[in-house]
Amino acid sequence: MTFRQEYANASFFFEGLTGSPAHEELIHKVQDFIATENLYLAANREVETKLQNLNNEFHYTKERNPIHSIHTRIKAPLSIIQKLQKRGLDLTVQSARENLTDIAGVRVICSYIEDIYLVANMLVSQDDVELVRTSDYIRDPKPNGYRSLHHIVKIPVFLSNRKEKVNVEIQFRTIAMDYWASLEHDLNYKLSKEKTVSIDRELKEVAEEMAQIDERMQALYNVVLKDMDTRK
Ligand code: 0O2
Repeated sequence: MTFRQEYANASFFFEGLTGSPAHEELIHKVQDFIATENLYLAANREVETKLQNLNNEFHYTKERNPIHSIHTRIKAPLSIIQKLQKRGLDLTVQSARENLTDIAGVRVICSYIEDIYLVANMLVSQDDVELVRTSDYIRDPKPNGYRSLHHIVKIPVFLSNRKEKVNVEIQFRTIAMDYWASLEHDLNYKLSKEKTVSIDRELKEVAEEMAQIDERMQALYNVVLKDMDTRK
């Protein structure tokens, strides 16, 4: 199912349309949604381009790539609805725009921990990037072992007649952190609620082992970087 089809099935899309559908109102809601989707797609593209430019600069000037891969996503309509419901907020496109900071999301996978902070700091130093909030789950992992650096930034999107500042959630992780988070999400999704408790401790231990591996890989990489420096 495409995002648009999924959205069309979502209840808040039709919220307020009782009885026989008022077509004009429906058309406005569709237009509102499409404009919103476009805005967040544009914001993701802008962040992705900035990150690619930084990575390319490193490739050409320092012969290395701090970024392993970049993934973008627009939050699924049902997740948007669930988040609004959980917070007791209006189920409308406008409410989602005003209250949710993670409709646009960019995941940046780095090979090494230090590159996470290097890339994240270079990005938020750019004068059109406004840092709204940071959650550093690498320095302070979540109780279940989840690690990542989250930045919420505001980025200007230039439209035909105006500029809009759009929130984007950027998650910076190492390959190891991403491996853990993907599998943890998958395991918890597949397992019934009562049974997740039984694997929680094991998952946390795995997260800690992965964190140690990240540190060891960083130490090895530092040796390589030093060697590259001496050869210059
Ligand atoms: P999805 O589908 O990835 O978007 P905030 O967004 O800051 O207002 P929230 O949602 O508590 O509030 O933020 P938090 O805890 O920083 O987490 C945001 C996102 O981080 C989540 O998005 C996940 O992508 C990821 N995340 C956080 N904790 C975990 C975890 O324990 N395991 C895994 N695998 N991922 C995690 P969503 O909204 O859950 O979903």
